[in-house]
Amino acid sequence: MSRLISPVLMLAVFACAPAEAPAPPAPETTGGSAAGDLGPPQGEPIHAVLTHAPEVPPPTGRSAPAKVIVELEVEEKVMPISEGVDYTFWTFGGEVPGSFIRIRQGDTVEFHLQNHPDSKMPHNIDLHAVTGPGGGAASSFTAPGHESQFTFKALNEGLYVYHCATAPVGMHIANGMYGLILVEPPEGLPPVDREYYVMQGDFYTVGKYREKGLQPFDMQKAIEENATYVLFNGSEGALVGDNAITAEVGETVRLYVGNGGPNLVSSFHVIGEIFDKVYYEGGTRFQENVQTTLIPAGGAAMVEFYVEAPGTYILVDHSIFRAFNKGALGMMKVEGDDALDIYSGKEVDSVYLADKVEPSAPIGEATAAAAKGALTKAQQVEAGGILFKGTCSTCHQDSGAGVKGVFPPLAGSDYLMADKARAIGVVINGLNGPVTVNGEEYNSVMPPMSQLNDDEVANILTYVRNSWGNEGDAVSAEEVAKVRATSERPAGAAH
Ligand code: HEC
Ligand SMILES: [Cu+2]
Repeated sequence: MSRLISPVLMLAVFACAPAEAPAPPAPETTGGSAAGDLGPPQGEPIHAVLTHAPEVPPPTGRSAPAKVIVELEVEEKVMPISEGVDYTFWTFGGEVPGSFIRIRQGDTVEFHLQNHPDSKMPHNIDLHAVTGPGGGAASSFTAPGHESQFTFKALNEGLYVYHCATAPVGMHIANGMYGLILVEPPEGLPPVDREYYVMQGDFYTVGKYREKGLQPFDMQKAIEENATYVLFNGSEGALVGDNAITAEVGETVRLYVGNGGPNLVSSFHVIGEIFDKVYYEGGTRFQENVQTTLIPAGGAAMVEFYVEAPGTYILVDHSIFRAFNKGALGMMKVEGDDALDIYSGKEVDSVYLADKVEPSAPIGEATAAAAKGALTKAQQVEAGGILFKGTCSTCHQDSGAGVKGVFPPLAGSDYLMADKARAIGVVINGLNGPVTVNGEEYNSVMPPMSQLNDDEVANILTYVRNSWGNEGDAVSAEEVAKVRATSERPAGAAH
């Protein structure tokens, strides 16, 4: 019940509106680009406040159109895309997604696009908020070390994507060249307690998911729309652990969610929340009580919800392999008093989220050490333990004891310890049919863990062979590679 009352109370307290005042009815039509506050700019020119995700600039707070100056610099830079994995991003403003721009309908925007002298490529910008051929692209083509300027009037309110449109366009977008521009309606958006900026994008690397090192862009995978990563805010860790967005019980949260693509449509969902409102496609109308909203490539939506219960809420693309196997997972941490009438239960299940919950330093350390040829068994055990939790423990259990008659034990397993190469083969190729472990017969199916790379398999098996009383030597990535090259892959398993 409090859920229904408190927004009204908040209005009463903060906006001094009488508690019984009904919300103003939505207009039949806003008039699109033909209506609104479209007079000449007033007052001194204003420099737009730009923010990096997940921050959003404050409301413009203006009641008249102004001349707004936006300065945005393109920078090509190497940044982490995942733990131990680097990528050469092309950015608007130094980060992916590009800086958030916030203006008001009717504003005249003087846009300055700079291309950093260290850039190797020319770039430009196409803002979907612009009315005019190319959305600014033709007027903003900018060579490294140069600046372009063009001016546009923001005729339509809404939440719009901007992106680079320099050939090959797909490649510029795939490298992270997109962001959001919000054109507020003349009266502003209804006030909320928290606003955040989240933008999805798909990425294509030569190496497979989480294969370490600097990974180049893979044009063929991009053409085939075979994404290696699907990410919120440009990297796997951008919205997890200490980087999670936050809120407090009793607050209303608005997310500005964009999708840069280049290829994939997002089925945006927050696990544990229902969107009270979705301004679908970034437009003026809202739908209410929505579970999952579709965000097209090159499109956006505003979603709003009131938070009732504390805990961790998970942002995902509900095309769910993207969330658990390509990185499309973020978090919102809500603090406040328990609301046991609304939800009584345990916190997020750490087994099911596993290594997604916190960026795991030991995995990165093991990778760095391996690259230098200085990987120790202790580092492998530590990294392998984290990976085991996320990959194997659902079946074999955290304790390695398995489940009697269903999942064989790894703790004290004679089958595991007798033959190292065979154990590697079980992990990468799976196992089915009768197998005897410690005198007990199992006849079930273990699917191939083909999502794991050689380093990961080596670390997991080093952990397994040295835990719960097991004692064995380390397993190296080379040994895994050898088994992979010489064993027959089951049908359907990746290489
Ligand atoms: C979906 C459940 C499941 C997952 C996940 C799983 N296994 Fe298994 N595993 C099984 C089953 C079932 C068997 C027995 C297959 C059979 O009966 O032929 C098995 C057998 C094994 C064996 C040989 C038998 C033994 O107990 O020594 C090893 C070794 C093993 N798994 C290791 C792993 C490792 C390491 C991982 C994580 C990378 C893993 N498994 C993930 C279900 C699973
Ligand atoms: Cu570009």
